[in-house]
Amino acid sequence: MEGGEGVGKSTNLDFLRRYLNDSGIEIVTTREPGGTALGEEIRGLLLNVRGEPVSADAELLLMFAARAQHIFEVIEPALASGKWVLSDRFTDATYAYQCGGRGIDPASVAQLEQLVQGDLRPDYTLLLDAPVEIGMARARKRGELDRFEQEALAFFERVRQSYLQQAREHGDRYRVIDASQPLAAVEKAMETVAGELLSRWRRTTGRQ
Ligand code: Z5A
Repeated sequence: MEGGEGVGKSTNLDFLRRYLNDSGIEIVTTREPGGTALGEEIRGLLLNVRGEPVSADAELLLMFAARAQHIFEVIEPALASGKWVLSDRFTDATYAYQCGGRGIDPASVAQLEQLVQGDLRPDYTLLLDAPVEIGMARARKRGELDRFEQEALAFFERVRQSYLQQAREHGDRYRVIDASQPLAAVEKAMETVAGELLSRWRRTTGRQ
């Protein structure tokens, strides 16, 4: 599940988890950065407001350090036991934030992606898309802003455009949902997508 700040990823991830569970799918939900004890510590390092500027390369490497542990401890064991993994953000967030937002060369990210993930890629990516102002207004109702949330509007606009570009480039695995709609309409769209996911899985595995 991908998208900019405050578009409703956590809210809809929970909806999707319940929908798939009710359809008999064993599912592990998780998030990045985080998902493990070590990853959550790294998340704190990344999100807490600091009294020093953080180098874009340090930020990038911390994202991948958390991801390496996440894959090792959560994702690979879950997939090996036949479960589905539904993650609130994964590597496309790195392309959006560290490349789109910070200006890092995507070729450097691709090298780290290969090193850390090998051939592991998401089968399916749901992009919740909304104008930046809408997501920011929703997220800011929560109060204190983390290190990312303190970025300017232009940063989040670049992030959004990077996500939309990725959705065009990887149209086979991306579904874009208009997250500016009322929650009930977004949930309806999620149901359609979940139905599509299930039919595809049943077709390829022959399971019911
Ligand atoms: N980051 C990165 O830079 N590189 C990477 O590789 C990775 C991450 C993996 C932490 O992520 C930061 O890490 C993130 C990018 C960076 N920084 N930013 N920005 P995060 O996922 O924890 O942070 P977030 O995007 O800020 O998450 P969030 O603010 O919790 O947003 P959300 O999960 O998308 O939204 P939500 O909590 O489900 O909903 C927000 C509020 O809106 C809530 O009150 C809902 O009830 C409400 N809501 C949701 N949907 C609707 C609709 N449709 N209508 C009205 N209200 C709604």
